[in-house]
Amino acid sequence: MRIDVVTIFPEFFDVLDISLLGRARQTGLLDVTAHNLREFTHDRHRTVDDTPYGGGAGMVMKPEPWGEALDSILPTETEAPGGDAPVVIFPSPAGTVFTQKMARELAQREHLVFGCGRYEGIDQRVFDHAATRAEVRLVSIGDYVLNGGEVAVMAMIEAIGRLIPGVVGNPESLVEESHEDGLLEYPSYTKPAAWRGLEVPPILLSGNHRAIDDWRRAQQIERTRTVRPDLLPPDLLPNE
Ligand code: 6GU
Repeated sequence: MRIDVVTIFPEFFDVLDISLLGRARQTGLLDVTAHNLREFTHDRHRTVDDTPYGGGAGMVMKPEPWGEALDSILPTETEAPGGDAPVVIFPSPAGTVFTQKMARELAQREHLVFGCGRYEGIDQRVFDHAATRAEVRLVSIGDYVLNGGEVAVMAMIEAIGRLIPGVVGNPESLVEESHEDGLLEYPSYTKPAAWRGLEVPPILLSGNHRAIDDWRRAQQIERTRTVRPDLLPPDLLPNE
């Protein structure tokens, strides 16, 4: 998978060199490039923002550097006739919420482009123009406000990257995780069987795998009911 990120802080993405995704990049499963938006300006001060039309607080990112940056990344019509068009994702608290389902979908794509906004936002025409040559999405990572899209994009790249076949060594470890089956994961224990007066639930030492599966499932449902009732499928909702 190819990922391009456009940002005024490309150094943010240096940490993608380490850990699981770092190895995926070394082995060629993942090709991530961070582009500095300021490289696409032409004035002495490398200006990327300006005051908003209509007035108001804060600054808005100018369209021209964004247009040139995306021109340099997106294939032209003749380079990519049909096929797997890139997805251009703009992190925004005004976007649709990023979920494990969206991560699974995006992990199937060949080419993702992330455009990190700062200040009060990006000139709307950048989105409108990008939509004429790619699939454009505004995506939020939750109901809170960040200063810019960089941290949100790091989170999305990690969630998507680990779903690319071969990135996570043991694919089975992807299955039994929170959100993969719509429920939160069950609690885990390892040795010793007793620690600081706290015992591992005896069922886990029973060797009865059928009973262990049932216990884990019940724990998942109970946890989800307690902390995230919004995630519970209707057939698991408590009866009135
Ligand atoms: Cl994707 N961007 C910013 N700037 N703030 C956010 C967000 C994204 N998701 C939640 N808050």
